[in-house]
Amino acid sequence: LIAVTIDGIDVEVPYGTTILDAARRVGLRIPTLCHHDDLCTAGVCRICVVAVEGMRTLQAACATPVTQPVKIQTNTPAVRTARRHVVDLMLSNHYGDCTICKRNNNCELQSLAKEYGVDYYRFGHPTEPKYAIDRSSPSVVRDMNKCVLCRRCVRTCSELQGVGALLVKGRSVRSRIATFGDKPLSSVVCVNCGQCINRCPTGALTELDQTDEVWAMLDDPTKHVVIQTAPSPRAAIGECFGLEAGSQVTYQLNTALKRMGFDGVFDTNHTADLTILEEGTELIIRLYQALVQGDTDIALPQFTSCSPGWVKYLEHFYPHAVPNLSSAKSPMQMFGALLKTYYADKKGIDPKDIVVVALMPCTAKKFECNRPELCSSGFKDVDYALTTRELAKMVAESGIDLPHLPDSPFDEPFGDGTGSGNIFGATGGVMEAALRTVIEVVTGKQVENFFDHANILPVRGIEGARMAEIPISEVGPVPDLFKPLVPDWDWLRGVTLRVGIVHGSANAKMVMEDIKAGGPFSKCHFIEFMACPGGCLGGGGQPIPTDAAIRAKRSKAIYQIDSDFAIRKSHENPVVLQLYREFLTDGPCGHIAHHHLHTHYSP
Ligand code: HC1
Repeated sequence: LIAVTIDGIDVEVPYGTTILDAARRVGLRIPTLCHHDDLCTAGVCRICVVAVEGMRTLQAACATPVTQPVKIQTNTPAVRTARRHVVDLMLSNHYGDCTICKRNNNCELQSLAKEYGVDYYRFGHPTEPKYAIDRSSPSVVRDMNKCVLCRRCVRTCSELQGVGALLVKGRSVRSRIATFGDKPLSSVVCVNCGQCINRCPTGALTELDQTDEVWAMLDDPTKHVVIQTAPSPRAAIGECFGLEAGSQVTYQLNTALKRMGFDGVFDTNHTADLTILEEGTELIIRLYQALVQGDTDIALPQFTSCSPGWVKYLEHFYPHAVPNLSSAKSPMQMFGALLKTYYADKKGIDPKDIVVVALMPCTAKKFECNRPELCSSGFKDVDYALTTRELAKMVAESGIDLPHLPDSPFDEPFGDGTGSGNIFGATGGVMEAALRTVIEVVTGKQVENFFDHANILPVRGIEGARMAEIPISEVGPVPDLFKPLVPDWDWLRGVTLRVGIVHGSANAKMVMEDIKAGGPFSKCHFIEFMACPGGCLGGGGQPIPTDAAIRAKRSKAIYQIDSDFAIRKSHENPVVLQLYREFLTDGPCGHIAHHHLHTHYSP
C-alpha cells in the first residue's frame, strides 16, 4: 500500500491506483468527462487535472497512477482555472443551444460549465454548424457539432461492444470522430445498440426521436393505438423522474400510458413466455434431430434471437453462424404479430387501423421493427419502438407526475405476464426462464425440486460470458402440447444440458471465436446472447447515466418483480396456453406458430 495525502486527508491505496480512484476513496469528487467506469482510460479531456507535489505541471487524475507516497491537491486556484479553461475550450468548439438540445439538464458539459462558473465564451463559440447531422441510422443520430472528442463512443464501440463502427480521424486540432470512410452510420457495421449514446456526455449522440410520430397517432381518432411495455423499462423509467435506480413503477406506468391516450396497454412479458415455448420447442426439435436422428447438419448450439443488436452483430461479423439463431421472433415482434391478427380479430378492428407501439430499453428495437422480414400479418408487426428515455419525455410532456400516480392493471385480453417473462430483462434471464420450463416439461416434476424457489442461480451473475450444466437424470411423460413433436423423452435421460450466457458484444465476439476454435462454448446446446452489458436493463435506450451500480439495482428490481409474481413459469402462463388453444392451434413450432411467430434471417 502507498500512503497518499489528498487535500490534507491521508489514505493508503494499492500501488497503481489512479489519483481519481484514490480521491474517491476519501469521498472527494474530481470532475471527469472522458473517463467512464465501463471503459479504459483515455486521459484526453484534462478536466480532472490536479496538483501533484513535485510535478511542474498539473496531472490528469484519471490517468496518473500512484506509485510512491505523494501529496495531491484537487482544489487550488491553478486547478480551478485550468478546469474552467478546459470547459471554455470545449465550448469554443461546441455548436448548439442547450435549450433545444435533447440532453438539456442531463449533459455533463453543461454541468461542468455551471460548476466551474463559465459565464461567457472566453475563447469564442461557433455560430454555424461545421458538420451535417447524420440521421441515416434507424436508431442513432450523430451530431458531431456537439462532440467534445472525449472518445467515449469510440471506446464503447470498439472495446465494450467489439464493433468498431466509430473511430478517431486526424490529429491534434484536426481530430474528429468519424465512421469508416466517413460513410453514413447506416452504411457501416453499426449494430444499433446505442451503447455509444449512453456514454456520450453531450447531445452528440442521441436516439432517433419518434415521439412526435407517436403523438400524431395518438391524436388520430381513426387509429387504435396500443402499447406493449418491455421488462426492463419498468425498473428504470422512474430514474427520469427522480426515483432511485431500480424503483419499480410497472403499474403506475400503466396509468400514465392510459392517461396519455393509449387504447390498450399490454405486457411484453406474455410474448417473452411465448418465446420460451417456441424457442424451447425449437431447441428440443434440433436436439432430437441431432441426437436421435443423427442429423449432422443441425446447427448447434442454438442461439437466442431476441436481442436485435446481437442479431445484427452476428449478421455482420459471423454470417456463417446465422443458422444457429433461433427462428423465433423476439417477444416484441411476436406481440406485434398477435396484436394485428388474434387481437384485431377478437376486437373486430381492421389491422390497418391498429398502431403498435413498443416501450423498449433498446435503440436497436427501432431497427428491428423496420426489418422487412417482420410483417407476417401483411403489416409491420410493430410500428414504433420508443426508448425508455423517449417515453419518459412523453410522460413529462403530458404533465404526468409518474411517481405519484395510482396503479392500473394491464389491459385485457392479456393482463399480467409471468415472472419468467420479466427476467428476460436481465442477463441470464432468458436462459433461466427456458430452463424452468424445460426442466418441468421433461422431468414432469416441479423445478422447485431441483432449484430452491425456482431460482436457477447457476445461470445468474454478471460475468460477461459464462456456462452452466444441467444434468437431466430423470424424465417424465411428454405433455400433450409436445406430443406431436416427440414420442417420449427417453433420449434425454442422462443428457447434461450445457448452456451459455453472454452479454456485451465484445464478449459475444470472444465466445464466437471460442466456438470457431472448438472451445468449451462450442459444446453448449443453447446460448443466450444479449448485445448490451447487463442485458436489456443496460440497453442503449435506458436512462442516462447507466453504469455498473445502476445496472445492478435494476437487475435486483427485475428479479424482485419475478419473485412477486404468482405465476413464475412461462408454460403456466394462462394467456399463452389460451393462445395455443384458440389461435396457434397446431402447437409450438406448428405451421400457424411458424407463420406468425418465426422468421428467417439470411446469412
Ligand atoms: Fe428486452 Fe425482450 S427482454 S429483448 O432484453 O426478449 O429490448 O427489456 O423487451 O423483444 O420480453 C429489450 C427488455 C425486451 C424483447 C422481451
